[in-house]
Amino acid sequence: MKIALAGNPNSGKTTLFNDLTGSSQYVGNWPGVTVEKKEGKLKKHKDVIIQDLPGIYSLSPYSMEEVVSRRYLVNEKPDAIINIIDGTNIERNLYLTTQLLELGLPMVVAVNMMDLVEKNGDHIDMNALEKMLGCHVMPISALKGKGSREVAELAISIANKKVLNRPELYEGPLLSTIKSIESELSNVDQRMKRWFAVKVFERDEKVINELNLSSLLAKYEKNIKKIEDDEDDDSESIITTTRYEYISNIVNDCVTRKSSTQASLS
Ligand code: BGO
Repeated sequence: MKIALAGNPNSGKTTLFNDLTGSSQYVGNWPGVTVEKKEGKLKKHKDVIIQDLPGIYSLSPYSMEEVVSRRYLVNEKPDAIINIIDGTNIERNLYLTTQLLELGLPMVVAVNMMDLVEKNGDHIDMNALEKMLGCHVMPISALKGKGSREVAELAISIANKKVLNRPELYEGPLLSTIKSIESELSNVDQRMKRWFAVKVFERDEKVINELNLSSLLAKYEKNIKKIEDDEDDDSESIITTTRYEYISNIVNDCVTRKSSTQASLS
């Protein structure tokens, strides 16, 4: 079984990876690029490989780290993903999460740095977060070794299972265009149709060339252009803005900051 570990730089990914795999690590390079590739066996589970992905902020095509990560996720289809996020910097970290969710693979979000979140007097409603993300969520403190084991066990238990109901981020003409593109995608993993459809909408050249989707893009070019004109923005930025709007709702509903409580009381 393969479990991929994905997260932003500085989210604590290395700390968690070391905690989960101990000394059983293999370090090399991703094929054809000088990006470090690390994998290791989960302690006490010889048959479970933890595949560390490079620290990334997004699954866009603009850096080798991002391209390596998305190629691995799309082509190798790990049995589950552990997405580690920094609980003290949830807005920024959830941007990657919204993209990973669209891959449709079983996923658990490990909310790390909980010792710092608590020290700051902040609170994250894990149940609400789980509902809004439509995936499993677990608080951890990788540095203290708290919750690491449980996250790995949870990832094993959801591996290859049907995913929870994922949230709908899009609406209106944007949603209907994405859904139409989805319905015309053949030869892609059923679970990943949303991810591919969004990439076509974004005119992601790498994905379009690799999957020979240029005629599909051409067919929807008029719809995409119309949405861009209406929103007065390019298609990629429209998707980014939609993600951040959704993240802002999540933060409003799930995160209580001591400092903001004080501010609102004063
Ligand atoms: C330094 N809690 C706390 N408090 N810190 C954590 C936790 C946690 O749960 N998890 C990780 N960290 P990486 P990426 C450091 O290195 O695993 C800390 O990039 C320092 N170093 O210890 O490297 C972790 O792999 C000097 O902190 O992240 C590390 O994702 C002073 O978060 C940092 C202070 O973790 C990043 C911290 C010389």
